[in-house]
Amino acid sequence: MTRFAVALGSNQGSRIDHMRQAVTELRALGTIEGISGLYETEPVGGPDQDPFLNAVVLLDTDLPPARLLESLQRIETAHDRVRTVRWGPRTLDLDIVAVDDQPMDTPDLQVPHPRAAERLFVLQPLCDVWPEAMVRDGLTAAEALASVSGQKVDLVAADW
Ligand code: A4P
Ligand code: MG
Repeated sequence: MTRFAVALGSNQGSRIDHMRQAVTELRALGTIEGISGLYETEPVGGPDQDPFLNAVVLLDTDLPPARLLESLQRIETAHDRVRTVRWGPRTLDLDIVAVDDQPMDTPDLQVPHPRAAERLFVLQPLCDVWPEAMVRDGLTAAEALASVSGQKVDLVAADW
């Protein structure tokens, strides 16, 4: 069994419905061991776009990482996710941000997520559920959180 932190993001359509539905769909992939608070966050990178809802779910699963990624992409597609511009608006983004196993570095999958350590919209919810998660070689989510500032991240709901 491997523990993965899956980051959820939505800034298109009915954001809260996409987020809640995604949690339900993640339950089919393993055991959910934690759900962070729900945050409204200022967009980082990409074109001018609407604010995001972001959260992190802890998922314990026997799925190999490549299968998990495929399952996450299938869920995104079912939410009418259309890929146009990089970092552009999306109904639902599901990224694997951390793992309790060896780091992974293949063309299709890098874990820890290469940009997790500098993004408050990932670190804040990740610290709700797994502050000791490694977000970079030798750096925990809690340590990274302490060094990132200047991004607007507001707690919308602890339970959702
Ligand atoms: N990929 C590699 N590693 C991973 C991983 N750990 N998890 C590959 C998921 N996917 C991974 O992703 C492109 C490719 O990354 C996939 O085919 C997969 O093989 P994508 O979801 O198609 O595209 P993307 O999400 O636009 O690309 P990217 O570069 O992952 O975007 P980011 O860095 O995740 O940024 N601002 C706020 N406030 N909140 C957000 O949620 N999100 C982004 C997206 C930008 N700004 C944001 C937010
Ligand atoms: Mg993504």
